Amino acid sequence: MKCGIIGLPQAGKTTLFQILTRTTPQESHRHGEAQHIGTVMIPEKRLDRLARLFSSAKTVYPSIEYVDVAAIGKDTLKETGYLMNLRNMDGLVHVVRLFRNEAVPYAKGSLDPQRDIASVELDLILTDLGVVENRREKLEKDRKKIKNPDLEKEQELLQKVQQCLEAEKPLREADWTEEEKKRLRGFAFLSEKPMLVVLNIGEELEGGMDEVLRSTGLDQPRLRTRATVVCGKLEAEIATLPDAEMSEFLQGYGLADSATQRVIRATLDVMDQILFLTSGEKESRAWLAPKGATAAQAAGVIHSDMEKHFIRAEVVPWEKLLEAGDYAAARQKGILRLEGKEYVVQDGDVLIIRHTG
Ligand SMILES: Nc1nc2c(ncn2[C@@H]2O[C@H](COP(=O)(O)OP(=O)(O)OP(=O)(O)O)[C@@H](O)[C@H]2O)c(=O)[nH]1
Ligand SMILES: [Mg+2]
Repeated sequence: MKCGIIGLPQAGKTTLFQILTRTTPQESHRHGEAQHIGTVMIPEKRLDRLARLFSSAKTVYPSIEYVDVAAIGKDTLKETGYLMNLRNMDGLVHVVRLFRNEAVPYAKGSLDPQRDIASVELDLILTDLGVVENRREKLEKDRKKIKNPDLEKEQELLQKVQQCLEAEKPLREADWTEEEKKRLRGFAFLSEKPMLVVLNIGEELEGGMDEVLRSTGLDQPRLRTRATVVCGKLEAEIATLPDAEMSEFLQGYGLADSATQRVIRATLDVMDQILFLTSGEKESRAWLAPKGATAAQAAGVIHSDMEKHFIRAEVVPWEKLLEAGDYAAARQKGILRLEGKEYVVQDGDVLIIRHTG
């Protein structure tokens, strides 16, 4: 899973990248690349508990890739390389500046998060609109030459897409049928990607996070959009501390969890991902799967052969397994259930996949 960190110049994108990857500015700039790519392990306390229960030889955490791309702007969005890069992302993380500091120039001259959010959204929308217009022009010519129901369907869809964009609504906030979604995927529209808005409030947290979200209008639920708050500079300073020192520091500031935990949780949520677990003596491991994935599809996440030769799954919620003490006890108590391939896997399920071959 790949997420692009976008935002206006000097919003705190690289700062967020440093927080997530727990690197210093020197480290993340070391390679002098135009973009920084960082793999962030998803901390999983449930997995740690299971690994301890089974004395697993190995614990494997899933990860998310965050990419710190260059600041967004009219010019950057015209560069093919930059665009291609963004199109390849599964989701976008939009860093918005809420911190005051006259020494750091404001991209648009003043502090106005709502204007900044709207401006980046509009850039994404206009980029998508350009794609639609080009495609529709070409499609018109093709439709004159050949009659093909496929072309008609595409024409219909693109008309809908254009209407949505012209109303300045990002595509992610519209309702699409499964078939439409499939067709849309081919275009890799930017405004269709799930969006996590990260409000960078600087050192001071006045009125709590809910107040910050309210002040930017992000407290209202929006389709495939989430928002969270980070104290960019502060949390970047403590990002390289050992865990224990970091939690002590956070507590001192009245923060319940680290920016990394908040951002990762929100990323998984907006990307509609759940975690399921496999655990034993050899290895305890957490896996990412799309919400609504069936047991057979979850098996496919582990190995494609397992999905092909799937027979059934034994399923137990992680805390029930912990309570029972081991699989045999869980089986005896009847809490380790047998499920078929259509079973919808729940977040925190521990699975044993039975398969042939
Ligand atoms: N006071 C304060 N300064 C911050 C905060 N977050 C970032 N900064 C500072 O703002 C400047 C820009 O931060 P970056 O993280 O480099 O911003 P960016 O979005 O990556 O900037 P570009 O890549 O140049 O577009 C740096 O000098 C940071 O130290 C914050 O929360 N509070
Ligand atoms: Mg930067």
